[in-house]
Amino acid sequence: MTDTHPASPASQSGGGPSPSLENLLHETRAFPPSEEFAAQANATADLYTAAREDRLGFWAEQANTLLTWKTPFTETLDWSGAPVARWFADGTLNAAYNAVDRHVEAGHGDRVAFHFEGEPGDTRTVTYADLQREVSKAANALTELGVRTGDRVVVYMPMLIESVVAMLACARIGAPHSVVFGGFSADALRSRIADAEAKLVITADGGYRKGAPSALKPAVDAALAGEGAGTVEKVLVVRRTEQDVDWTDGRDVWWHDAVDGASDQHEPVWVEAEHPLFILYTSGTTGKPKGILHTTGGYLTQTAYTHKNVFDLKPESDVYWCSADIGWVTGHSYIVYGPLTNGATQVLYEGTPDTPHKGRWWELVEKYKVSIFYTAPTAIRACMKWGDDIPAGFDLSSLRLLGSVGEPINPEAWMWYREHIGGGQAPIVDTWWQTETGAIMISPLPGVTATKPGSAQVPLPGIAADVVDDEANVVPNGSGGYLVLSEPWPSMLRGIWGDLERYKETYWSRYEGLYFAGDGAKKDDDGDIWLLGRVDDVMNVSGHRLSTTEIESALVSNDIVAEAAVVGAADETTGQAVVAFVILRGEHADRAATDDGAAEVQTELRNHVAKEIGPIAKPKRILVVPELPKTRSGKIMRRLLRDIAEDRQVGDATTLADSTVMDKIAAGLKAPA
Ligand code: 6R9
Repeated sequence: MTDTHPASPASQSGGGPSPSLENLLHETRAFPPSEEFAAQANATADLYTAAREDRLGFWAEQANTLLTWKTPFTETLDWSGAPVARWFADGTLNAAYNAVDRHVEAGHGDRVAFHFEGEPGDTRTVTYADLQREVSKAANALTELGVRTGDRVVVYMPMLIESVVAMLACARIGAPHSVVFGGFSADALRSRIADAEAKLVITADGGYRKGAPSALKPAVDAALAGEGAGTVEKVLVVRRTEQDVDWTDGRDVWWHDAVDGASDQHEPVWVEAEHPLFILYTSGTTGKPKGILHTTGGYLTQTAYTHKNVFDLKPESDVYWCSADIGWVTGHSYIVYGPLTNGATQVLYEGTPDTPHKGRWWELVEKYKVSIFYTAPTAIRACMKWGDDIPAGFDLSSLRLLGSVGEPINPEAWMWYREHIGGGQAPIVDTWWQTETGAIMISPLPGVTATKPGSAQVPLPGIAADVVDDEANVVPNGSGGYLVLSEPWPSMLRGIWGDLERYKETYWSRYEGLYFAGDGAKKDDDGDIWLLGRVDDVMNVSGHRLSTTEIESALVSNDIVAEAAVVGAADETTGQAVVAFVILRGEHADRAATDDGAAEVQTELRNHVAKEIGPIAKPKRILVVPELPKTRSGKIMRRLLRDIAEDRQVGDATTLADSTVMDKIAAGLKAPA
């Protein structure tokens, strides 16, 4: 989630083994909360009791105390249309009003909402009163550009204040946003625009990355020239890098022209609790990304509730920093909606952790006295590799709580985070959740739970999660199985945009009445949950979900490739790394016969994947092979390829249609890059 690109130092490590199940189960350390922390913590053990006694009453109370409603709701949950839930459905509210205006009305207009730090070192301080004016102006500008309640707006931006303003302006007028990560390619952008039939795209000329301006507008131009993007009427462009941009008159509008002069008075559009707030695309097991749909009231309730209790936020005194990009769900829930709804003061940083030096993050923690920091295991492992002396060079004593998200955190990284960033004191919350769940589901409660390195541990109060076997039986402590969610929760997805069947099929068909998360998990002797990674064809690279199928189809769309199989191989830094096995087309088959030729093929195909999907999807290794291992029914046995990719003895190959294939592959393999 730290937006680590494969080209960054974070991913240039060798592929060492990640923690195995055995490893994890030998982990027995536990760190009870200090008395001082527990005494001041927002969360207490009573939350569990209250939620257990009256789950729906508990959520109704959260919704009523954490949010401001225009009209109160009378029914908490309507599950009669399962698996599509309706929470607080007859209440009305506005997400931007909850995130911004009401704090100004309560007398906190002077409170800093964001300390923005650009990668080149430029800074900007934005108070809640500033944010209210900016969001109101942008909402008026969007309306002026023809955007109406219900229209979809695509946001394709770097990490800027305007990105947050754009999302909130959409929320203010009830136009669902679809944020597309700025690292995605023109084609990925095009397919998302087409799927959502977006009316407007908000973008920037570019942003700063790794010390240089990186253009965004050309990808928008290319996307809009492609098929299916004809619904877009206007493109609103923020000037950030002052790079030259191509301009389409009548379509393209500068943000400063449209927004700066607009009125800063705007009446929010009060929407029903189930009004769509946003769509966010995520990789599934097929090539087509899923547009995960979230609505307003339940989503805001759970993001605010989790942000308050899991991060122990004290809005008057804390400085909170989540290093995610707004293009991922973590940026939506824990930069925009959760923290702002709670009136938090945040750091928003545009760039990469190692620009201009590898201590940049810690420098920012020192500068802004960050007290709560939320990042991903892949970033922690990269920092570990850069050396202990780097964080040691900064004053990190302001940090009082640390969070982790995106993938399982191995105990070594957890311990390093605790010692070298948290000063051996700060509780660590390892938070399990998904784009689909909208907000944190499984996590220790700081001040309550004794934390264990590597375990997300317990479902939050109000959440029902468990581990089941193939037949849906709850497994006993000490056993493993699949993670499921057994009761609807407020911030759950309301479906896949335009494809209700796929929603049912993907999450609700594996087990009757249970949400299937797609993660393997294990319960230890105390009943605490340890997440073990995906059980489907979804890889997790640096906390980003990538689909094997999507990368395979990108590879075979290149003329020289006949067939491709992609696996996620354990990687010391990025958790998993993309390894591709390709069969070249006849006339190109010889090209990989020499070392130089193989290197050239690799470069060509890696760049091709970057162009088709985005740099984050670039395979780390591409192995040219004569054949792929397939079952009799034609399914590629990725398990065997993973054995090769992880340099292991190849496992049981008896179900292969041709049992000699693995020998042929091994014999013909070119040395890995
Ligand atoms: C928030 C986010 C979701 C997948 C999820 C799981 C993995 C996330 C985790 C974790 C172990 C954690 N995951 N947090 N695994 N421990 N604390 O990352 O959403 O991008 O949709 O990914 O990430 O595999 O299923 P998303």
